[in-house]
Amino acid sequence: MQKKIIIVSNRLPYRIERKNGKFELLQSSGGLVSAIQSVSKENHIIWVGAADFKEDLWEEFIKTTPLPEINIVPLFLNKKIENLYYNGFSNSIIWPLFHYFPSFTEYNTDFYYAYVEVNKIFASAIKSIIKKNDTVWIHDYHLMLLPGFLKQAPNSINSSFFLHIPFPSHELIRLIPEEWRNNILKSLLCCDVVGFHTEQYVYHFKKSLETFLGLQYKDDQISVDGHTTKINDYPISIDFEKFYSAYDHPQVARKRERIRDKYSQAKIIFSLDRLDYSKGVIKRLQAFEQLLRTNANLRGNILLIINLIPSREEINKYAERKTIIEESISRINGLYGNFLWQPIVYQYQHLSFDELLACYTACDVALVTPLRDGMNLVAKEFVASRKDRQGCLILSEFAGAANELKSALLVNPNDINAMQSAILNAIKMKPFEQEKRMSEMQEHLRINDVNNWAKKYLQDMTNIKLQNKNRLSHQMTYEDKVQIIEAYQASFKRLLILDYDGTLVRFYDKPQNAVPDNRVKNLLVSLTENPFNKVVIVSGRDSATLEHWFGHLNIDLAAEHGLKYKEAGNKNWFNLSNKQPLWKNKVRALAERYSEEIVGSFIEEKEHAIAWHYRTVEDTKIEEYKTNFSKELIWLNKENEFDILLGNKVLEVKSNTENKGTFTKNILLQNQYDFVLSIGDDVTDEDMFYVLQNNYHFTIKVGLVPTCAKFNLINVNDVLSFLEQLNMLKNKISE
Ligand code: GDG
Repeated sequence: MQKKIIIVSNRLPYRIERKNGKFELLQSSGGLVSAIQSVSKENHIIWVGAADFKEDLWEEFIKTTPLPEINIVPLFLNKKIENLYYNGFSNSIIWPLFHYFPSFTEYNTDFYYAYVEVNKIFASAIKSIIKKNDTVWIHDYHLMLLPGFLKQAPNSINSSFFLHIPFPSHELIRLIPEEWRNNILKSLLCCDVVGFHTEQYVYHFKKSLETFLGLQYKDDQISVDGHTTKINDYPISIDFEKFYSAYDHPQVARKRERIRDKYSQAKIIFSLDRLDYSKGVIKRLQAFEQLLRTNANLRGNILLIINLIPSREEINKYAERKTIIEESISRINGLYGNFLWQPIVYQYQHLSFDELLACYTACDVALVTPLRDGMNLVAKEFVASRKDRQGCLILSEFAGAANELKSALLVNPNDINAMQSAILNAIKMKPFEQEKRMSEMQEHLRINDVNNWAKKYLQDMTNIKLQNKNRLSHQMTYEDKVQIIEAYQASFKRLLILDYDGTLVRFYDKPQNAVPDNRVKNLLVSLTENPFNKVVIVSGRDSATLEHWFGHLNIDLAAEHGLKYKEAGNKNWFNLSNKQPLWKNKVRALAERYSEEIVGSFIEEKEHAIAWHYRTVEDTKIEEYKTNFSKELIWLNKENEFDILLGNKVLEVKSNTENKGTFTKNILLQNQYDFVLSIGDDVTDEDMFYVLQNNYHFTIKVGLVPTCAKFNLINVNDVLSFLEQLNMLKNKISE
């Protein structure tokens, strides 16, 4: 069955035109459109976005015209709100800040409210069309609050998000007012997958999560309240074959020859950008001017074609830029040009695909030097279109594409001398060297094309969606109990791994009061009397306490989340971690500060861990204190020496060499068990559940919360009753 994917972007990539009384829906070209087209054969696509056409035109259109292959849902936004959301929050705060232009931002509260409102409008539009099992894929910085609104009840929806622009250093994210910033970050964590173009953007995003939300990630995943988000880089690409084969299109070839004939004496440098301050056009002009000034021999023999595309003209910064660029071009042409030759050919217009390809393939050099750019598809398109393997790409090291197109001449676009040298190198480069570099880059792009990009992203979305779905709570039913009971009765070698606090005993204000009562003791004794059973208590507690309470029983004990272990009947405890925790002094000092300042909180120190308990703290700001403490710990943990566990009213720091998962793996290696039951209530128990995935493994989470355990029981009493029920059973063989 075809999967339904709802693509969401600020604008729909369609416009309606009326020709000879008939309507036509015309699709704009662009990276995202090609990507979506590439997956539209196997998936049913619906595209949601703001319309570029009027509502009455749309009404008329749908009455008279068959719907296009890709279904579209246009949103008609109120012009005033749309202006505050688009020109305001999106393009006067997020765009400049994310492209490292903090001084161009304008932190206006009305912008933020409009952004919230429009993101909510998108959310309700999606909620009104979505069906079970549909996938929602949101695109770009205009819609960063949307995942959070989709996740809200009723009809909570998981989505995924891709950012097309850079994600900057957390020091820039810090500049956004705290409430806005945190709402954006928290919203993105409602996604199954958050994707960026490069590893650096991923790094910056994770750093922001650490710094502002006090959250720690494991590799490329982060789990919050039982929901996992994958954070990864997916460098967007182009339809390689489309650009490569266009070289031979007769119209392209004709136009290419025309350009070459016209400027036959000159080396042609081509550049194409949307008119935007992030594109570095002024610096580029300065470098070109310096080249002409210092190399008189090039005058008359070199030409820069600059094509700019109109953009965001309503925003002052853009209009100003246009004036500066045009004045600069006139000045350079006036200074160095003559009747026969102008050094710069300037166009302020949209080129047809054939014209664009003619420029890409006629030029000697493509000059792509943005000051910052998420990816930059122009660079990739230029390379792909050079079927002749000639031409040279000069590329800014601050474009995402620089991570992949390593055979380009990479430059710092702020360094005018370096850009001048790169242009000189490029125009002098020998054909065989051009061919070598082009071939290397084409090889990369041929494999890493836009189809692969979309496929990889969608694959990850499906996997994480499944992982999250499996994590929902599943309260144990009568049938589930029967299934476990039958498996128990049919088995001969059983392993029962039980957490202690919150699983076998309820929580107490003071941890030392959670002494096992007679019911628990009798149950454990009785379970171990059955020769088919091996019982292990695996707890975050220290070894002395476990020894004191259970040392005399015939059960194995694992303390400090599996860092220390003692087998039943054995006197000695084994340290499973050889490492002496060097981090303890600095963590202790910090924990002491918090326990002194926050009345009711206290420290518990173990051999490999320090726990800060706050279960009796009444201060309403406790969540804020916990986040601050966690942030400070992350800061201390630069060398990745320890794990920070946000447990049940406890924040625990422990050595990261072992956890309950690694402990469980080890104990499974010791014997061939045919029945394993594991029960726990805490986040630390999830590691154990994760390891136990076979059909004879039964994992139970205490509490109705999302988990990767197979079942949930409501409370300690349910656990004890269930274990008592198992214990009463006779083994089938002994009957
Ligand atoms: C974002 C990010 C990221 C441009 N002028 C003409 C024309 N174009 C086409 C190019 C290319 C696209 O527009 C521009 O590519 P960018 O990479 O600059 O993309 P944007 O859509 O502006 O921006 C950017 C991208 O998203 C993808 O994630 O790379 O970093 O800012 O495809 O060919 N096409 C035609 N005539 C033109 O005059 N036919």
